[in-house]
Amino acid sequence: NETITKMQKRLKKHLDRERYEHTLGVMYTAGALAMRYGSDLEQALTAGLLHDCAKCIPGEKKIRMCDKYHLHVSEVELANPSLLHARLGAFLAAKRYHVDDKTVINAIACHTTGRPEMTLLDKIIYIADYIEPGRQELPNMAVVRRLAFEDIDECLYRILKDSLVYLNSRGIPIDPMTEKTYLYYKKYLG
Ligand code: DGI
Ligand code: FE
Ligand code: FE
Ligand code: FE
Repeated sequence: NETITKMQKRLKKHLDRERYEHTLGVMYTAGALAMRYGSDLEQALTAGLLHDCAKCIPGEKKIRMCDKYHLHVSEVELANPSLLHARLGAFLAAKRYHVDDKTVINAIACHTTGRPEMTLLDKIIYIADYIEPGRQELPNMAVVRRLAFEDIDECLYRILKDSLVYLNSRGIPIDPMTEKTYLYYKKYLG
């Protein structure tokens, strides 16, 4: 696919080697999940490829860029600018990579915190980000990887829950959207 190859070349210059390899892992894992669940393959590959396109921008610069482009920065994001890479990445996917598909943009925007009522593509990217083969082993990884291809909602809920446990255990401040997403899915799946 020529468009994806072009995006890949540009993206490579904006990421370090490790992040670029993670990105390719997410792209192919998202592709596999799209095949499993009958989601559009091109959308999954594009969102997977670009989901972390803003990840390697230094924190201060992330904040300056959000100010410049009028993207809202919350208190928690100001204190933890890494959180901004999702929404800033979504913006840059449109601006620098010329993605005009809102489904793809939204999946990039919510890939770190999730959101209530996630679309199939949102779930695919959120999960692919967590389970891609290069991701260092996380608790319950084997179960989560199997669940991803068995029951996408159960898998999503499991990741949301494990992530909150991890953040709380390390005393990392929870973004309100992370909490909101967890509570939303707990109601249906918990
Ligand atoms: O960008 P990746 O590392 O591939 O993955 P990601 O975008 O899912 O980001 C994961 C990181 O984000 C991880 O170090 C934990 C952090 N994170 C996720 N939810 C929250 C959070 N950090 C804070 N402060 N608050 C959250 O709610
Ligand atoms: Fe990310
Ligand atoms: Fe994630
Ligand atoms: Fe990622």
